[in-house]
Amino acid sequence: MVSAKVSRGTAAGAALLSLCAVLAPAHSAVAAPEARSGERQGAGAAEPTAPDPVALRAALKAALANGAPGAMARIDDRGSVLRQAEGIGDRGTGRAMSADDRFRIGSVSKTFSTVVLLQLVDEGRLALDTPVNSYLPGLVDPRITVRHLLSHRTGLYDYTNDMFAATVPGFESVRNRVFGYRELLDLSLAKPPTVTPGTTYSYSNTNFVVAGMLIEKLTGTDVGTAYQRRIIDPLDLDDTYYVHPSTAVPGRHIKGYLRPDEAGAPLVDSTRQTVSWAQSAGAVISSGRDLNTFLSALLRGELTSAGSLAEMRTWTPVNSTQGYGLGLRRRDLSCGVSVYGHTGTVQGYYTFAFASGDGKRAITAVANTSNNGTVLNTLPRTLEATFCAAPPAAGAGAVTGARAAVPEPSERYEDMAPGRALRR
Ligand code: REX
Repeated sequence: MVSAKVSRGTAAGAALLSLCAVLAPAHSAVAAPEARSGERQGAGAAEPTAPDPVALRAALKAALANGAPGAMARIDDRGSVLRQAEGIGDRGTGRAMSADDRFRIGSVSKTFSTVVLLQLVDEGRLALDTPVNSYLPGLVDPRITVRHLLSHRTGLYDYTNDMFAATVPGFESVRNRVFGYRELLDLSLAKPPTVTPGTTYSYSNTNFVVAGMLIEKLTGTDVGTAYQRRIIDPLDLDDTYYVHPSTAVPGRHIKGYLRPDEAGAPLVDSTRQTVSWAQSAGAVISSGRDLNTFLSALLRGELTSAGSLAEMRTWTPVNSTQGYGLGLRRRDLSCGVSVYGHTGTVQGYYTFAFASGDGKRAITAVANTSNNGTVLNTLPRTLEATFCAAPPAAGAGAVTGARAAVPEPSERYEDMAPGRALRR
């Protein structure tokens, strides 16, 4: 087992070469389970090549060039570790970005919530195709099932569309607020449904607010305790916290800088907040090490039964290169490899956390800004650099072709509602 640490500004040529040699053996890709009828199955069959540290660093630098104070990535591959960090993690002190520091993971929290619920399925306490109202009487449209929640097919309106229509005023109005789940749900129910339950993908934080309500109802504890007992403690995730409604990120952490809507306005330090507007949809704090450990364990089948993992990996189409399973995203990369994980956006932090289908290689990448679609669009390049580096013999043309893949329009804005999408 070899561990290579590659950090800011090191002359890392030799270390990188030896790391590449360590990472080079091909993965045996795990075939994804059958998709539901009419749903596109991920490519998934191609084998990842060795990561390309040069392309990875270029992706991080691109995030900085587009306005992020800093960016970092950590790749874990069967005991080998590659860390890269560029720029600033704390503008107040001038401290450099670090791939070891904690940060707000946003919607990667949805995968945590899903794992808890699927463990409850495994224990026979919850059924995916049962209406939510069987567990929480009268709560939502009676046609909405647990599976619809976790695959974003309920039609429950995303209340954050309105909450953050004006980015900084919206954020400041909730920065110190403490919401009850019911309050957040009521914001959603005040609006008409977006789709008929069970039909198409329509991303909404509301779905995972209801997931949090289910966790609390079925476990008799708050979601933080459920995460702790079922995921954080068993996996020894020492950097992972759910501190809601406290506002501080514990220990060494990356500070988050929210970009205002007004061109040229200074970034807002958005690190301290309750994240009460998201809770079970997005309030977990973690690190690259812990997210890689978590996703690897999940995909290796260490957190749920094989049947539940197969349910998580049954895809509703998002677009031609992405699917949403249960609390899990699939992204099909330019080289035919599919990766599995989640993206996250909370004010000041963009996160990408994805692993190969067999869980053997995982990457977490973070940029410490948000409300900046151009920075967001640099992060898919970290996945390409991690799983799709062209083999040395392929020649420069092939390398350029693989890395120059332009995201399709629907991918540029991830799941931002049209009113929130940034086009600059
Ligand atoms: C809220 C607004 C973004 C952020 C949001 N975050 O819905 C959830 C999440 C928890 O992580 N979703 C991502 C704000 C997309 C996911 O599931 O992958 N934007 C910002 C605005 C826009 O205020 N006016 O960019 O920080």
